[in-house]
Amino acid sequence: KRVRLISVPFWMGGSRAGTELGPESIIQSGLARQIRSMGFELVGNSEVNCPRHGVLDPKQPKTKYFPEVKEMSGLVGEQVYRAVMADSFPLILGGDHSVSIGSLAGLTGHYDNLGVIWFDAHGDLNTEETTPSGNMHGMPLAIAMGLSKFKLSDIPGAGPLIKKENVVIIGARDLDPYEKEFIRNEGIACFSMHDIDRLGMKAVMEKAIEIVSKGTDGVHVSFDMDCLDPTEAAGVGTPVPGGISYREAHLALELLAETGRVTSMDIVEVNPLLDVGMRTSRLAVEMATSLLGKRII
Ligand code: DIR
Ligand code: MN
Ligand code: MN
Ligand code: MN
Repeated sequence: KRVRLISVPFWMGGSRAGTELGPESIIQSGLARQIRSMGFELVGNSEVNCPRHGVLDPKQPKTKYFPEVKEMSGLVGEQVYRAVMADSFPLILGGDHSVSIGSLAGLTGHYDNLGVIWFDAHGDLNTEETTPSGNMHGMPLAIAMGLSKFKLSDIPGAGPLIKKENVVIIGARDLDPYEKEFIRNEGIACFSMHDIDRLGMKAVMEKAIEIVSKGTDGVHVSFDMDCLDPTEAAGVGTPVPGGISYREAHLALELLAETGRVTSMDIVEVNPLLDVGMRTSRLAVEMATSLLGKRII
């Protein structure tokens, strides 16, 4: 099995500096060594040459750094597409969560009916109309499903939109009013912290796996580090109390690994400037290796 690391040093989707340092920090925490020691062939680390600086257009307060986000997404999409075509598992290191627009653009270029598991404290379902912040890292799922004006299909090389019945959100606890409406009206599967408390992570994952496996030809895991409890993962831009615990996160990713159906992963929103030492980066390494099948025994 082959893994390709795709580093995306991008911060403009969150309008806050620091996430561009995420990939380097995760790699410094031993990601490559650990992946190799698990028996994978690591076929290089492509760093995406994404925009590093931008100028805010005061006339576009609802889509901050839109030209930069769009350019980055196209570049990430190309790299991800190339990785899947070469039969490698793309592991995309963000960057803020807008990098997933690029991941999904590249993946849908190959997969016709992709399942998506979205670990996040947030819904990432805002549109140009509903966003309270104008930050595009709050919009990637809406863009992927075509709920917004700017759609996945506007990115060169992207394939079909992600179908809402193929999406599962896990760990939500801070949804904006219109996001709640989308989840209800569009029937998007969302296992909130309430559901995790109530059913337990094992049952939640069994349901989630069933949903993303039905009729799909690939399963992408998009892991926003802010899904985790801020006492474990402090180095994120928008921490929300009451998140997924260390053990729950490992269990969730181990159960996904056991299915053998996961084709790709993003790890996003690590902000080393806000971290306590390198704890959040080290935890990101653990999340990746758990999903790739690392076991205790
Ligand atoms: C909020 C924050 N819902 C927004 N979103 C974040 O700005 O749209 N997503 N942080 O991960
Ligand atoms: Mn997110
Ligand atoms: Mn195909
Ligand atoms: Mn989030």
